[in-house]
Amino acid sequence: MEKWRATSRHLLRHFSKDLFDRRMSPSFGTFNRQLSSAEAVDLVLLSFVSVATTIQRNPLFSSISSDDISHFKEILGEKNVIHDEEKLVTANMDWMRKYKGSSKLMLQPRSTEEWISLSVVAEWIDCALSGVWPLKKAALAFRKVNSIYFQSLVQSFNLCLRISEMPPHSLFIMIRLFLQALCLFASSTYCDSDKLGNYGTHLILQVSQILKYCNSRCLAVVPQGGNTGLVGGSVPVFDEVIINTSSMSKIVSFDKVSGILVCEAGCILENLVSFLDNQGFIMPLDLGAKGSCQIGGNVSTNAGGLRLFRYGSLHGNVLGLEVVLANGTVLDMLRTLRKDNTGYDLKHLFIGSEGSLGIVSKVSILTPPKLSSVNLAFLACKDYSSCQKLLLAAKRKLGEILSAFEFLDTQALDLVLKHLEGARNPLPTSMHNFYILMETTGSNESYEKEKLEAFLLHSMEGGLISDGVLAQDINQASSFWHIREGVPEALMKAGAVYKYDLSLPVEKMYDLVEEMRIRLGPAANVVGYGHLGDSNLHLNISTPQYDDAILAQIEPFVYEWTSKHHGSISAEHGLGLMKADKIFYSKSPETVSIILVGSYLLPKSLCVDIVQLMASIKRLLDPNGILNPYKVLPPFLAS
Ligand code: FAD
Ligand code: 2HG
Ligand code: ZN
Repeated sequence: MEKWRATSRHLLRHFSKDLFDRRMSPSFGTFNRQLSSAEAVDLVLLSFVSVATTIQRNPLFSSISSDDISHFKEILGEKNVIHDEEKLVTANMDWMRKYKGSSKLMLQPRSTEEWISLSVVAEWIDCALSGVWPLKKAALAFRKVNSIYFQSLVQSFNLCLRISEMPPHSLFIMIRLFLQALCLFASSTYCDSDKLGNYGTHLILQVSQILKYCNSRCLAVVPQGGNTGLVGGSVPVFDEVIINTSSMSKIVSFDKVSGILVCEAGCILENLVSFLDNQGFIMPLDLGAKGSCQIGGNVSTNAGGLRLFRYGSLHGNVLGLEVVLANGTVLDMLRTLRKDNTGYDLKHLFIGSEGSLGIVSKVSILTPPKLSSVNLAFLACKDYSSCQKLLLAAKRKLGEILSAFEFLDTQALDLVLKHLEGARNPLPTSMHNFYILMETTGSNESYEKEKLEAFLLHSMEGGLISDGVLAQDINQASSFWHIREGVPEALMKAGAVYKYDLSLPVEKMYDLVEEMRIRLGPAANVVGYGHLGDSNLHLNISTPQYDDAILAQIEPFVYEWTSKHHGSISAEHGLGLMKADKIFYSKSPETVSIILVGSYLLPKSLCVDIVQLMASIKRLLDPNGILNPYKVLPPFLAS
């Protein structure tokens, strides 16, 4: 108590705006880099056997041929079609170095300010004229002369002169093409760019053409954003074509009055944060991988993170999506309305569908204004029960300003202090069993400071907090967040890690960690941390190497335990490859004949089988099953 008083008197100082800026700064991201291919080659040696060994490649899928590669080059241009093996090493492996595919091809659709490629123009006209003219062929012939893109109107005009040697029929087609290109140019220059999508028109057609072709050839694809996913969803299992969205990174529009941002799927989360910061807004989501993950990946995983507690899930914040379906058709749901009850809200199907139903190409998202007063406390609790009580009290007493409530156990802090460069214990005098990061955000500095101080002192007097410190400046606040956000990286550096991302009732959550410790004994370091405010436990089990015997001790026990306590086996990371066949632990149990619905027992035959319904939706939208195969749903159901 005395200690808290002394600490708080000494350290309690307001840092508001500065803290915010610092927290969002690019240098702060804990995972802010891509693996170089040299590193990646090394890492392969660390990885354990690919899961592909236990899954059969779907024999209906074709393999990539040189004709396919030529075709993709026609759509995307040479440099956006990557088939150099060395360059593919990184894209074939996930962030944890646990899942590794063997794709031979990565495609990178690109939003471009260059002129519209002729193959795209041809596609456009093909659609308009329903194939009356063999325009695509003509366009390709023309493109050879034109070297891929119209550079300018003048250049195009010169080219028209040079085609005078062509036979009259082709010449006629050329003239039509040229006129169409002029129309596109005129409309993209003079029309409402939001409606036309401007260069985005080009981009969406690229994605559309790629998928249309893959579908017709039965080539399986894996959509990939920042490749920071933690369930093996973002990398191929076999030789799927990787469609990487990194070059789709344009901000389309931002409305300062409503706070609605429209952008392409490949925008890196941290870049959006910086953009919005200049406008006085923030993103409604924040996660440790912000330096690499992309908004399309965030939407496709329905990422949670550190701000869900305050701003809710992406199901609430995403207002619209543009999605390309497996057959190349575009689903335009890119609305910017907060309210729209016209029929089924189909965008929700794609939020969290992990690339299995379509490729998200654009996102419209509601962003909250940046508030000026932010406080961050790093607190210690003697036991888990105190953490729970503190959460409840904080929600009651600080509800309107509470913006994050994260926890880590002493094992997690130990790992961070050991493996993370520059990490320092904010409470070094003694080790505690649990640590809480509690953030408040609001707009009334003096009021909030007073309120928080009073709350912390009261909680200390009541014994809920054993020790604590309030960040006194932005550097200190950054270092506190560095500890929490750095846990996944520290775990990775410690060796092999078995990750479980669970939704469980708060009061039960830590029992699982303790049971797991007893179960595994000294062979493993069992670590518990996560988003306590959202009832989301990250149970991580760290061992020197991957070991099947340890895995057999963990699974299915962890899933059965979660199911028994009516939890979810995927709170925020998704199912990916890791848990595709485990979906039954959270939805439609396979084996039971009686189901508990609320407080009633119903025969299973009376209930809709939710997993089967999901599989029907998958088959409806992707009949050939080319989109992210082997992921999300058990393969036998998906195709
Ligand atoms: P990827 O990893 O590339 O892909 C993820 C999935 O989405 C894959 O199935 C992929 O096929 C699909 N996909 C990607 N882009 C598209 C698209 N445009 N259209 C359709 N499908 C697509 N997650 C949380 O929820 N909360 C956290 O707090 C959190 N913290 C993390 C911290 C670290 C250090 C790391 C490494 C990861 C963390 N994650 C967290 C997991 C991960 O960052 C998120 O799942 C993130 O949303 C993935 O984005 P991405 O762009 O990297 O997607
Ligand atoms: C986090 O909250 C992430 O830090 C990663 O969701 C969790 O690595 C994990 O288990
Ligand atoms: Zn998390």
